[in-house]
Amino acid sequence: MKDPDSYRSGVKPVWCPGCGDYSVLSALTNAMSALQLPPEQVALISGIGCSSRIPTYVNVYGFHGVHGRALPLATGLKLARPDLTVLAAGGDGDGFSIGGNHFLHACRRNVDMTYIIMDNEVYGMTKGQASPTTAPDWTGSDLTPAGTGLTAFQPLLLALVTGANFIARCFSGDPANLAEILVEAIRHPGFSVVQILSPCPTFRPEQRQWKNQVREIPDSATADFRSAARFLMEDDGLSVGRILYRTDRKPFALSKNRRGDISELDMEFVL
Ligand SMILES: Cc1ncc(C[n+]2csc(CCOP(=O)(O)OP(=O)(O)O)c2C)c(N)n1
Ligand code: SF4
Repeated sequence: MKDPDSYRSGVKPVWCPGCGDYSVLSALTNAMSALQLPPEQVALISGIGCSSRIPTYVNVYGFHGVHGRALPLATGLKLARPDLTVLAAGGDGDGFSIGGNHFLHACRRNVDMTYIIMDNEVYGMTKGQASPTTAPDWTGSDLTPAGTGLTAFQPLLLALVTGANFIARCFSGDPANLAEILVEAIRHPGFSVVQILSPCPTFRPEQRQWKNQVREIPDSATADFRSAARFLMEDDGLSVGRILYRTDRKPFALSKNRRGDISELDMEFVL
């Protein structure tokens, strides 16, 4: 029986006090323990950012990759080694700005893996610039003293319309619920997207209020495509704690009889 601590690497996280990513780490090790995943059968892949440090702290195979490239790395690994449980993780900047194109196509490809996005609506590691999920009127960065004026990205709506199989939103302040959703996401075949509101108290101190602002997603939001789309279009982004959408669309995988020849692989994995 592997307890959650056995999934910790022993490396002490360097996140700031109060960073939401600590709870994400706890929820993830709890989820791995609940599933009794053999550590040697799990790979956790990230890009760059505070949140993307997470593979360092988990006792599974890890890859701290290039900024914005967690998903292509994870996709390649899962296709080459379908026997592994593959998890990709990172921040909103990593996933939706530089990695935005990969995000859309990962949803469309539907390879069997789980993508954990620690969304703090800011670039934490590079000291607090606005990210794609930052509200247009946020004036906390010297680079955008009048706000960005840009419409905030709606990652889950995009995940839905581009074909993700499993979509959920959670709050790092409720790690028990988060662990339950991660268990479901990892179990679910296909591309699972779990957006986690994970506060950055250093550059977004007002996010400490998220604990008073989040509300539970009503059951009706988890039904079919249309109701999930309607819910997400009307939602303010603070509804958490549930699976919003789940389908059984067949995950993409390489056919078993491939010769392993690169041109054949190219043909099979049409971009
Ligand atoms: C190609 C490239 N461009 C830019 C950077 C600089 N950079 C490092 S982390 C980061 C943003 C991280 O923000 P986010 O993904 O939201 O993660 P957080 O730090 O908030 O967890 C940027 C722009 C980089 N390392 N590589
Ligand atoms: S800068 Fe923000 S995201 Fe980065 S470790 Fe500190 S609190 Fe967490």
